[in-house]
Amino acid sequence: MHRRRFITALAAGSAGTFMLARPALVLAQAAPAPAAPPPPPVFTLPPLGYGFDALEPNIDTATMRIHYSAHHQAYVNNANALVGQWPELRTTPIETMLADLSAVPETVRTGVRNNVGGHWNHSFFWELMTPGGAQQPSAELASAIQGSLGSVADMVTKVNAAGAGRFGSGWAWLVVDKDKKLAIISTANQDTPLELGARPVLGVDVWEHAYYLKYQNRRPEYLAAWWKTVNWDKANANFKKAMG
Ligand code: MN3
Repeated sequence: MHRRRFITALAAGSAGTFMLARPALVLAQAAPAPAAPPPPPVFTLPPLGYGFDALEPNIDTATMRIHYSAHHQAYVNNANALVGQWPELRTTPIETMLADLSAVPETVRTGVRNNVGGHWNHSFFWELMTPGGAQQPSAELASAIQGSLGSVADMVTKVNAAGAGRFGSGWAWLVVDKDKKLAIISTANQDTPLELGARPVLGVDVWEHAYYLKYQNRRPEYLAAWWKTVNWDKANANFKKAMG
């Protein structure tokens, strides 16, 4: 009884109040603007260009899938999350900011170093591997290697030593240094050669996530297998660009 009386009273109240007030309210309001689409993300995962299984047996399918879809994606997501704190991430060319991290505000510098660096390093790395492609350096690159590092085989041995000798996580690189000379270096974590004024020709990821599922603690074995995936066409192009 009480409930029914209450509902009746509510209905009458609604009719009395809302039926009159509402049309005026609706007319007074502009049609709601459609929600602006969110701006596109600043950083996106680049296409891999080959299947996760394409580098078998040297780099296994599960490692490729997780490395690309989880690890690299996380660097991309974390880098995008920094844009709110430092909007210049939208407009500063990625290589410019990585080459001079001192110009990045201190509040986001470590985040940029690790995540924008990780994004750049991995984008470089995926392109440097291929199931096919030229199997040797170009004559120009081979000649430059022989000029400063010994034979091509010596260069491979030295890159492997730099990778095996990197304590913890990081990368081993063949670079064109700031004096336009070929050199072999290693960087920690997701630090890039750009910070040293160098341009990479070749680079290999020696984080455990790059090899542990297949090779466990055997980093040198991973490094030896990795060379069988190298896209020398890309390395040759990297060298040409770095010297140009
Ligand atoms: Mn990695």
